[in-house]
Amino acid sequence: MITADNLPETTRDGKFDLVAYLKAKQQLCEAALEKALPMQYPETIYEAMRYSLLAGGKRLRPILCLATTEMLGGTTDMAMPTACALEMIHTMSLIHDDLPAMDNDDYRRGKLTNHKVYGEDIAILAGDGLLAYAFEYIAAQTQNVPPQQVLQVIAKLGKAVGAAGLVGGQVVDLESEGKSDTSLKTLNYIHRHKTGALLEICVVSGGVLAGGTPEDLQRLSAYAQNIGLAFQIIDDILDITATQEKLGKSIGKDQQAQKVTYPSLWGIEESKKQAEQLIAEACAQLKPFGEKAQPLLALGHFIVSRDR
Ligand code: GRG
Repeated sequence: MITADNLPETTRDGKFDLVAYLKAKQQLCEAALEKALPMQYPETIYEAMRYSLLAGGKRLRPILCLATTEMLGGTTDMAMPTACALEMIHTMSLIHDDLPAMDNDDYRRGKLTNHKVYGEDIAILAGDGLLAYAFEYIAAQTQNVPPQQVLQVIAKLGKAVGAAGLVGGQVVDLESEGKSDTSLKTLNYIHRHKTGALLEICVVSGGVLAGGTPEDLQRLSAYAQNIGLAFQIIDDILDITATQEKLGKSIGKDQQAQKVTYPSLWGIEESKKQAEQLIAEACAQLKPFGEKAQPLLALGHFIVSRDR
């Protein structure tokens, strides 16, 4: 079993090996998530929460948090409770997003969606349970980090998921459905909030836990905002070009819901160019961190080259 102390070599021929890095970090996250949420009474709700939380996924959000803490000299152990909490919140947002009242999806991460298995009532509660537990988990489980920094992570995370972040982005997204005149400004608002805000707090929380300076945090925010938007542009492209098997969820949903997307505004090629440009800008922010930034640089490039 891979643990924080026996991570496999992530450099080969002096070059950073992202595939090995992702595999190692994914395994660490899977084990930590499994441990974070054991089965207990009332089993129905814990089973539903575990069903979606342990259904795989790229685990990009916790990995961004761990990579950032480590870049600034912190340890995996310091960041793991927050990393797990970020994945809990991401998962709850997917459960609620898939509900009939929102995107009404049947598949997620290659499995039936939570409400398809447990019903809408339990799916809503599974999302609520994960959201509340995420905050409890950071507060109760974080060790070897000054309390003031833990408090800062909790406050920033609350802002990122609420009406000033994910919730706000989702509301504007719902209001824009079927409106073919949605502007680029509105589209950017939706995605900076619905997708970008969580990716930003993943990186920034990693920085806060490691005791980053205000300048570090500013650079990390800028990096994360750029990768966040690039991530969404690629997500829009994959909704057109990928297969359901590869993505593990229904495709062509944006067109079905008559949503304006980046490829619908710019076309696929230009959208790819814009995403690459955003990643270049993101990576430029990491220059002062030198060699230590390799994982975050590689994760940026992974975001634009991914096929799922
Ligand atoms: C957060 C309180 C609270 C409520 C949720 C439903 C909602 C409000 C917001 C929607 C957020 C959402 C689903 C944004 C889309 C983000 C996105 C592109 C998800 C896909 O992420 P991947 O590709 O998925 O990283 P995996 O499965 O790999 O983790």
